[in-house]
Amino acid sequence: MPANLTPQYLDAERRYRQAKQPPEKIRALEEMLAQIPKHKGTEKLQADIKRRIAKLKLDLERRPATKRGAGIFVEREGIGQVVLVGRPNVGKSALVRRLTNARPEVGDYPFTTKKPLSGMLEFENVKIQLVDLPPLALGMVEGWVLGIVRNADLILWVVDLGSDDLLEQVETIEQILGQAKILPRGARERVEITEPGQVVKRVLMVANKADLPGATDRFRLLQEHSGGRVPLVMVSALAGTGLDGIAPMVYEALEVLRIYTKPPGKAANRSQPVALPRGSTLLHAAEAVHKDFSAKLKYARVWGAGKFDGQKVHREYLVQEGDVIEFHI
Ligand SMILES: Nc1nc2c(ncn2[C@@H]2O[C@H](COP(=O)(O)OP(=O)(O)OP(=O)(O)O)[C@@H](O)[C@H]2O)c(=O)[nH]1
Ligand SMILES: [Mg+2]
Repeated sequence: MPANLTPQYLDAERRYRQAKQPPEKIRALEEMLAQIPKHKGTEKLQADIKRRIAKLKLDLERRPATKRGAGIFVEREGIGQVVLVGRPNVGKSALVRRLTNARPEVGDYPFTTKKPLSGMLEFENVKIQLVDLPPLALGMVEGWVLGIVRNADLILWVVDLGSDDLLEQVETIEQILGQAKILPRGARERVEITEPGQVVKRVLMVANKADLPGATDRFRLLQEHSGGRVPLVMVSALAGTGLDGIAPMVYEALEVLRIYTKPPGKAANRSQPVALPRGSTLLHAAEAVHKDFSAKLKYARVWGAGKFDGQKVHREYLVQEGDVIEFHI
């Protein structure tokens, strides 16, 4: 990495890394190009940025129009956006009713849900957004539904343990996601992108209707099919069993960590964590706490597992779950 990259450049680079959608990424890369000091030492980096912009623009052009979504999207809230995906009537809306404050309609017929509706799932001191969606069925999915799935942080894939065609259900959803270039990824798996426009999404599988006859046997079948790749949980939205297991698994699958800030000489506020992607640095943390912080940051002190109390850390320090950070600007 060449020296003397400006804070404006680093700021744009950080936005590039956090950007989820190609247009956002392109904007951030263009900003990086504008801000990069133009000299011999950065020539390679400049060329690399230009190459990335060209590739993203090409990918955008090649994306079929239906996948851009027809303007319906769900504003983000909480530390992560989690979408419920599954074929009709598996109990997605019933689960959202059970787990959040939202009250989507539950019906004993397919295609009850027509619009997205979100509610907040509480886990320890954080809130996670759950989005109820219309079902996925071959040839019957509107583009915006898959648009919302593409943009989410995590897929909660709901299957029905009461029905005999369980594995067929799984295959159909895989097929629909595949057509939308959404590649599901389990916990420790690495999934490689092989075509432009593909996105990789973490998934958790929620096997619902555990109260119905034959559910336990079908759950075992599902476990064998998944071979331990995708985390699974068996629940009943109707009977209320197994539901407590969902929030910790969702939190884990979001792959975030929590830090707490403290003013000098005072205690940290443990009820207000800042959630960051794992692998974030002190600079990312500063930026997340306050827009101006990262540019003005002089140093920080950290109380946490990886450091002795109050140790001074540098900008590239990798923040750890539970760190208490005192920023000095
Ligand atoms: N036995 C049993 N029935 C359930 C359970 N969860 C939901 N149901 C029933 O399954 C039916 C469908 O539930 P919904 O929550 O509307 O399913 P959905 O997946 O949102 O359906 P769509 O909106 O059509 O995609 C309703 O009759 C629910 O009462 C469960 O755990 N056990
Ligand atoms: Mg529904």
